[in-house]
Order: sequence, then structure tokens, then C-alpha cells
Amino acid sequence: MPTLFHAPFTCSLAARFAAAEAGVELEIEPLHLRSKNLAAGGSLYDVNPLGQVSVLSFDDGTKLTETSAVIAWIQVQSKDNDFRISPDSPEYFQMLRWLAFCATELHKGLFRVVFYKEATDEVKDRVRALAPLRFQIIEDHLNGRDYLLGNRFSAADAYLTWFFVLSDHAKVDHSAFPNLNAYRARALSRPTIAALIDDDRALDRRLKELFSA
Ligand SMILES: N[C@@H](CCC(=O)N[C@@H](CS)C(=O)NCC(=O)O)C(=O)O
Repeated sequence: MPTLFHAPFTCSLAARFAAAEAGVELEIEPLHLRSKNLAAGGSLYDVNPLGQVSVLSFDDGTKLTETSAVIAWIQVQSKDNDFRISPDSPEYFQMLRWLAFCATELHKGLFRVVFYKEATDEVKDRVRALAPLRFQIIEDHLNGRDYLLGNRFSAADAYLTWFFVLSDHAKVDHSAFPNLNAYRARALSRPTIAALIDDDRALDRRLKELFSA
């Protein structure tokens, strides 16, 4: 079974959301992101020289990095016909489009700055001001749709849902976007998603006890 290296509340949680919704089983290898320590011993740097999640490690030793690639892999592996999307279908490329949007415009474009201590408050606020244009695109797209690809939750939604897990903490305000607010409430109340968020709270506490000085 593939192993997902997972740090609580980071983007590897998006991969966990996707896997749970897809019914794809993954072994979870917990880690403390700040120290890069793996709970089982060793360092994340030994797994990924960048010291970043998400990383999926396969039984033959090969690794897949980049959250969007990990999530796309999960989508294609699903045995659930209501979830799986064939890479031959036009829908697959819409899924890739939203994964790339989440990865670049939201995750790296916004969170990469507002969560990092090397950015000043002024820079963080200037980056937060980029959010409404991006939110408007999703807002318009969600007219008449429950989820990004229509009325079923897909792997792309796993990434966007993760963004909304952290958006308040990042002080990125989306309250002026009714479709986004409804989407966020809908996605976060899915039982699999809510259970994994609870799980991460407990895991976060455990890893901090183990590794925070
Ligand atoms: N290119 C990577 C970036 C992932 C990323 O930024 N991960 C963050 C957590 S959400 C991380 O590991 N940060 C630790 C670090 O950059 O040292 C991907 O798309 O998966």
C-alpha cells in the first residue's frame, strides 16, 4: 500500500481528503513539519530533499511529490465509479485545471506568503489583496454547481477544501462571495472531511508534544 508522508493541516491533508473520498487506502507516515522529524524516526529531507509534503511513496520505492500530482493519482486509482475520472476524458483536464489553480493561485500564490515569517505584514496584506480576483473566478464557476466538476466531489475539491480549512487562519476573507461560503460549508460538513480534520487536531497535539522544544 502506498505511504503518504503527512504533516497535520498542511497540503498533505488535501491528499488525505481525496483518498478518503475516493476510497483509496494509504498508509499514513506522520511528521512534524517544523523540525522535519518523522514520527517513526528519520527526517523528511531523506524522503524529499525540499523538506516538503506532499510525498507519496510506493512499495517499489518510487516516490511521487507535488500535491496536485498526488491528488490526481488518487483520483485515477479510485475503484468507485462515481469518483474515478478517466485520464482520457475532458473532465480529467478540467480536474487538472482546478488542481493547478489551487496549487499556484491559492496555495503558493497566497499561503506561501501569508504563512511565512520572512514576509512583512505589509507584503502579506498586498498578497491578501490578490485574493478577490481569484475568488471571483471560483464564485462564477460555482453558479449552478455544488462542486468544481459539477455535483460530485472530486479530487480537485479536496485541494480547494483544504484551502478553506486554513483560509480564516490566513486572514483571507471570502465572506463577500456567497457561492464560496456555501461551498465551504458544504465541503467541510462532509463526514469524511470533518473526521480527518478532527484526526489532524489530535495528531498535531501529539507531534508537538514529541518534537516541539
Ligand atoms: N511544490 C509542493 C509544495 C508543497 C508545500 O508548499 N508544502 C508545504 C506544506 S503545505 C511544506 O511542506 N512546507 C515546508 C517547507 O517549505 O519547508 C507541492 O505542490 O506539493
